[in-house]
Amino acid sequence: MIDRPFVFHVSAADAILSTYDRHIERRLSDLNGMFADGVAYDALRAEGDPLLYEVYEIQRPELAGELLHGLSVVHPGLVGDEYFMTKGHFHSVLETAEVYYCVKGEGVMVMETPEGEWAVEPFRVGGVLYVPPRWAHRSVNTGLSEDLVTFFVYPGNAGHDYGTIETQGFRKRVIHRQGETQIVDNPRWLAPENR
Ligand code: S6P
Ligand code: ZN
Repeated sequence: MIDRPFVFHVSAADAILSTYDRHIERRLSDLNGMFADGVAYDALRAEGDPLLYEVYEIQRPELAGELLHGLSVVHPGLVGDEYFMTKGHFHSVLETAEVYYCVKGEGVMVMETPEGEWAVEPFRVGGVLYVPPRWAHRSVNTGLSEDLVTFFVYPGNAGHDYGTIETQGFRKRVIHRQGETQIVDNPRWLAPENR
């Protein structure tokens, strides 16, 4: 662990950090049950287990005064008509925010609060997205031929709560239909008062 100021570089061309401590890979099987089209999921699984996204993290102590940061790379592709995406999560400490800077590609961030308020905001190269405290977030790559690469920063004590999203998903899904990107309702989603 470096306890002096340090510098590193983000290469947009290679979608890689000049230095990192941890490399996480998430494959299709890690998102079992998260895509709407089960038949398309099974067909893709029968062919193999494609890599959906990767995270490169720089290790820091998980303390409130620290900032965890790294690079997220969501690969292009579809499961049925649904774009490749991250699992998505709330922060365990709900009152913690996150900033994303889009380095490469195009996509959207799907977000929602525990009360069911939702938002979908674009990722474009050079764009900065602020995810306020309390908003769950999922990155979606809507560019069908290019990686979506974002640099993220969030408080060291935030933690990750995947449970709600694993159970019923986000309120909105992002799909590729008739040559365009559409935001549609997720039929499995239940309003908070009905859970
Ligand atoms: C962490 C931050 C990102 C995600 C990454 C993968 O708070 O939001 O580093 O971890 O984009 O997404 P997920 O939902 O699998 O953690
Ligand atoms: Zn997060």
